[in-house]
Amino acid sequence: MVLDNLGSSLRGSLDKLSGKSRVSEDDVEEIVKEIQRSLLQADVDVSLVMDLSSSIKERALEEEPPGGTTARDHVLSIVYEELVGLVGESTEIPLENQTILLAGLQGSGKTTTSAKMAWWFSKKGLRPAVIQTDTFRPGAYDQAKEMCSRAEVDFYGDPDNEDPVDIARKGLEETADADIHIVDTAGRHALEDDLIDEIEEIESVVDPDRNLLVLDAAIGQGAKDQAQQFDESIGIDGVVITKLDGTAKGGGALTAVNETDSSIAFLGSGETVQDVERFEPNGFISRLLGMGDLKQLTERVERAMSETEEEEDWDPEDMMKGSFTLNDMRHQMNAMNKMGPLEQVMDMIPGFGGGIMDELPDDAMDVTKDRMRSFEIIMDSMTDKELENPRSIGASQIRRIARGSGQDEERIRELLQQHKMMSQTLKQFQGMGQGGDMERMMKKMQGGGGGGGGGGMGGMGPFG
Ligand SMILES: Nc1nc2c(ncn2[C@@H]2O[C@H](COP(=O)(O)OP(=O)(O)OP(=O)(O)O)[C@@H](O)[C@H]2O)c(=O)[nH]1
Ligand SMILES: [Mg+2]
Repeated sequence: MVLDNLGSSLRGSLDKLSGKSRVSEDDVEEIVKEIQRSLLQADVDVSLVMDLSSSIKERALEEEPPGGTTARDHVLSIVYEELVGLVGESTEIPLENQTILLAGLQGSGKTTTSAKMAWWFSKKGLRPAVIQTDTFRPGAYDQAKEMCSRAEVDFYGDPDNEDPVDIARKGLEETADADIHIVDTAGRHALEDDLIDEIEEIESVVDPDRNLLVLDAAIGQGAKDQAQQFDESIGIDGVVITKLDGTAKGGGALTAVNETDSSIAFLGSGETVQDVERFEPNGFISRLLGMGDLKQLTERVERAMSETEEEEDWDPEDMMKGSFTLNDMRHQMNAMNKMGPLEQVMDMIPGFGGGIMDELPDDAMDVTKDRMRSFEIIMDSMTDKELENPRSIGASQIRRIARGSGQDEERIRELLQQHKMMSQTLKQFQGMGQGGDMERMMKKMQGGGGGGGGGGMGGMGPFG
């Protein structure tokens, strides 16, 4: 993803500052070079890179580090602040009734994003509806309808109507009960006059509260012109950057945002409706720098936990108090599945982010998923008594469960082993008092992961 290798290369240079209380001009020079290299590789505009690096250089050499701050933390906090400044504030999206129009070139991810955003709003307790006005691409109606049903949100479209403006008008009427209206529009391979006319007409009928431009992270330098043209025709309030899960670099999109004075609203990182997050500059940059994004992670964990609690009538507090059973383990696995792709979750954990995942073989994550799936199947073949009291499972039970589930006995032993490990880990957390306090759990995990800022970084959140 964007600036992917910035974190690791920068950490290398920063580590050389360990133990020093002052930075030399050479130190700063080296760090700035690393940053320049990463930003340019990621397609960020040259003049932007130059501006950024000169202000990092200036500040690192001239500013007095706050008392007790090491040189490493001082430079790190400057780099962090300057990068946060580069990506800017997040587009304001109030959690209240509104209409949002999505614009963008063909294939940028508008339709996917409309369903993702609708899903996101529904998780915030609002009722969203997606209105599909694309009459240009065959299959657009089915695609949007299908995604919206997966997101479990209202949808309006009409495959027999060839007039997008009319569809938009009727769509708003038909979905009047919804709080949030998200209007998806057609894309073209380039910004042609007829597309501009069409979107301007839809704009005037829909009268949106915000227009969001959807940009593919792979867009490169072309993003700037596109953003400017859309801005001139309908006005752009914010940008959604999609496909950040791919190899794309995203720097072009960042440049576009910076130069058109707009901001980033959402990030898309996958093909399913859950692969969306609200853009938060602090968390985003800490993640890039390999410092993890505790806030996002905590939010995801909490959301997944509460969904699992609701659906399965399971209270994690009980687990934190009593003994950890196989049933608890199953609930936890379900909650994990809800948090989204393991890869993304790992990326947010301090110490795991910034490239560590890249060093694992490609299929390592799939193996984990397969394992979880076979654990599920095994647990289905266990009796309630066994699930509540795993210690009652001996060799003969293992044989029976293996026959019943069609899994190897080895797998079942693996499952029991895993359960034992989780149970021991949990005991450590139980010692910390009140259960379910994710933030404290995370702090403890971070402590184990090493790294992170020191005293001078207080108040920056992600550095804890
Ligand atoms: N990996 C990945 N794929 C994405 C993401 N967003 C969209 N896609 C894929 O990109 C392709 C195009 O996405 P659409 O949502 O159809 O794009 P669109 O802008 O609506 O396209 P048109 O309607 O033809 O202009 C689809 O195959 C999506 O599955 C993302 O964040 N990650
Ligand atoms: Mg589309």
